[in-house]
Amino acid sequence: MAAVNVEHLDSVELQKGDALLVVDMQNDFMPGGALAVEGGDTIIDAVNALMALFEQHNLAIVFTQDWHPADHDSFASRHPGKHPFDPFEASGIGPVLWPDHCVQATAGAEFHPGLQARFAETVIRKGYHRKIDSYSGFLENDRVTETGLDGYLRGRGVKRIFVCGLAADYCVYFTSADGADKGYKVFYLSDLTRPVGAPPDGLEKAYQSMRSKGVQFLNSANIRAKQK
Ligand code: VGL
Ligand code: ZN
Repeated sequence: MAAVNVEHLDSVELQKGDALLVVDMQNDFMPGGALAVEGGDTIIDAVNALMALFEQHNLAIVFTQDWHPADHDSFASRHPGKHPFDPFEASGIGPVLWPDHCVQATAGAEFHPGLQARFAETVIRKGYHRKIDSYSGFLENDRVTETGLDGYLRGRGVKRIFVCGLAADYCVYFTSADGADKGYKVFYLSDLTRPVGAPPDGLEKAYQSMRSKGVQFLNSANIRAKQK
């Protein structure tokens, strides 16, 4: 469900060098979680089905996992007088503050139990430096510290990435944009993501930014397996 009207590809055929990135499908981003994304759980079955397809074709499947220390600077609780979703800009933090979420080794940081996490061949954790957030799976919010995802994908011979998960306007967006900057062909799976929605125009801006970087938009139903 693209909340923003943007042109989508008709179809894409899977090929060698493709990888599926499943971003932050963790309990805290699901309804009832600490930083709940509306409808975040509605994409789980389709993500599972897509992972099965990638696995069947021997293509890489990589998860990211938001993984914050309990005193992370992105948490409003660390800033006296501030509340979750208040605007806040500091180097590596912002544009808003968050409720405490995805604290390392807590239930909220675990993958949703309905997600078939066995499909992940590796998990890239991010956001573990107390003073720097990391929306992107590739680069922390200081925009220079690497998570290791790029090295991993290169090592696996990946050329094209299909990005899904949570949230559409943060981690899925930044991962897609950085992937394009790093030279991958990027497909943003519009139906397999949902936005946080703060600030309200964030998703719209995200689409514009991604489009300018050459990210392409695709619905998962239009991913075709190679004909044999
Ligand atoms: C995310 C806000 C804070 C995300 C992570 O996964 O999109 N958003 N931390
Ligand atoms: Zn986070």
